[in-house]
Amino acid sequence: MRKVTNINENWYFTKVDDINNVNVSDLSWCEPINLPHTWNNLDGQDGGNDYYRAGCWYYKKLNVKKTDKEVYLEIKAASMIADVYLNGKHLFNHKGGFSTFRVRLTPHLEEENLLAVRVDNGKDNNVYPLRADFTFFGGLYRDVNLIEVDSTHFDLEYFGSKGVKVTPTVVKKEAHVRVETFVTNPKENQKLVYEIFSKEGERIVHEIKTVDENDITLTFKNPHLWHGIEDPYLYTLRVGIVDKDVILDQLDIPFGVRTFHIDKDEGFFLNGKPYMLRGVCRHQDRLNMGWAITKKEHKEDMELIKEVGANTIRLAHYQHDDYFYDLCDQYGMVVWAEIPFISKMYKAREAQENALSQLKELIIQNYNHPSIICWGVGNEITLKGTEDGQIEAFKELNELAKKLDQTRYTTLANMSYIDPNSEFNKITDIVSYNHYMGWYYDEVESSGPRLDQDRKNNPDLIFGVSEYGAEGNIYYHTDKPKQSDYSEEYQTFFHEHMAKVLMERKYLWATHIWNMFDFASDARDEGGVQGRNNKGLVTYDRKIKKDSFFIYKAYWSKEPFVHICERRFEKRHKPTMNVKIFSNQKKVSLNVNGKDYGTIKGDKTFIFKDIPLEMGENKVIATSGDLKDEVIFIRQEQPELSYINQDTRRKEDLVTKWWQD
Ligand code: GCB
Repeated sequence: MRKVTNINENWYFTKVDDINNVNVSDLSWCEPINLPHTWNNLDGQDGGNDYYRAGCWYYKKLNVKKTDKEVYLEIKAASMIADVYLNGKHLFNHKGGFSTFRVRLTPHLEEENLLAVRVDNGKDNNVYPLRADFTFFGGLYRDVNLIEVDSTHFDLEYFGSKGVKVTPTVVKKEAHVRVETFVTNPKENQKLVYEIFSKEGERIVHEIKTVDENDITLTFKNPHLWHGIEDPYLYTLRVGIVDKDVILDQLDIPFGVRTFHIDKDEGFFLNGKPYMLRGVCRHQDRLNMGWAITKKEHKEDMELIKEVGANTIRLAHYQHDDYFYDLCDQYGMVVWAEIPFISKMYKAREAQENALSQLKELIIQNYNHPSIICWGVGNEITLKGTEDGQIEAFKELNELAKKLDQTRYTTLANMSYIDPNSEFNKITDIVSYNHYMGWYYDEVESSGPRLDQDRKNNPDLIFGVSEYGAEGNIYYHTDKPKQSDYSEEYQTFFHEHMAKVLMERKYLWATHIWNMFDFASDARDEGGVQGRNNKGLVTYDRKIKKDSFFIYKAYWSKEPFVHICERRFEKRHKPTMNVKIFSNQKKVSLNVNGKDYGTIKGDKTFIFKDIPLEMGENKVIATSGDLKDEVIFIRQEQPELSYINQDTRRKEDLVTKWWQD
């Protein structure tokens, strides 16, 4: 049986990038660390675009001896280029900071073993992403494992895959589950044992085949369908390689049975039923941790996404942790998965090969996840304008995705200015647009008409909105929000408008907010914050849900709530205020300083106008049935100056266009 040992603990780290002149017999001069690790957790988030980007080394004494087993090293991500050495011998090079790769250690093992991994996040035109609005945190920032297996095992060397490919389809009322197994070193008389278990643990399929019968279809009647957040039902495929009753290798693979399609007028359908996809984009970093996060942080992110009521996630702009795709399966999120072919293309063949290899890894490693319904082959590659070679590059990526997976859509996140009839809309099966009306250009009110016009211009195009958003700094407040003031209230105003516009247009196959969480972008310096993109509905530390979070919760979530807005706009100087409440209930009542201001009926937004405030503390209570929210507002003589962005740049320069330099 395979033995997987996590080896995250007891590593040595150094920025000294010279393997020839360092003493590796005594590593006490290095920094002792545990994984996951990044060397940019602080300098990658503090602005200045000056975080450390170079080659660094990780060393580890391996507690493994020469054995008759096969031993593999599994690295779940190394950002961005990795070179693996064992006992001074170079074994492997991997380019791309987001995917799993494995290295066969067996022939190189000695009595004592020193593993060294050089990880480099320096600029390299041949490894994507080349530039983007986020920090490229360097490090071994996901799990690292040792895998010991029998000489016969499920393939561990094919693009980091599991060695088993599961393709469930529904034929009439039956599930047909095609299982392709890739066995390394198969021997005559060995058997493959296939079993399927229901979520409740009941075995519903059991078949024993020869080791050559590695492409079979298992069937069972009346499958319980995976139906998104409403019913994310998962089965488990257990597949084993058996030699005379001894299990040599065995894997448990969760899978879901579902069908989906997209209609250009009616949007997304799950299992034949209309299923409007409305949700968020997610980056994987976190305050003071960068990308070096653990299951706990992943789970917290998912819980917040669940709470807002999203049913789809665009996992931008790269392959996310395997564990997060597992969570998406379990929580029923419909997922857009993509590669970092983003913002800037380099025309060398080597660079294109890298984009292809990252796409290959993304698809092969994540093929079995029921949550994923499309592969994104790129994002805003025309950021600096259209150029020769971009279309061809996309076509080649699209063809590869189609070759590797005939069961899912391919997609692309296009710049807002791309004409609906442009060639950039004709490569992938479906497309989406990154629209920033109301932030970088135009007014938010132009969004609806623009979408309808695009549809009129190209009625057959299946399109959605892959990004839209506005900055919201939780320390800036105003009762007269304006575009580019970075106030939390402008962000709320923007999203109140956009939520409605997008909910009214069912033809959009999916819409994704930019972004669920604030994230690090070390080159940024705007809105009073260094090194950060503040378009999140939730702050970088995940501690504060901004008001805009609750407008979506009101639209999307069934969990009853009332939320008083502008609570961080605590200090008021005017004698009255409009109390704004978001709720998914039909009626909300207000009480301020013990006085009732009645009940109003409404739909998501409830405003009690001109409520008088006393000097000092004012207790504001909103209720709906048993639901209650309570906030203290303080009236003071003077306006609170800290609420206003003190940036003295000209108004038109306040919003930095990070791509212009
Ligand atoms: C975009 C990019 C995204 C940026 C975002 C922004 O279009 O795709 O990576 O972070 O705009 O906030 O500017």
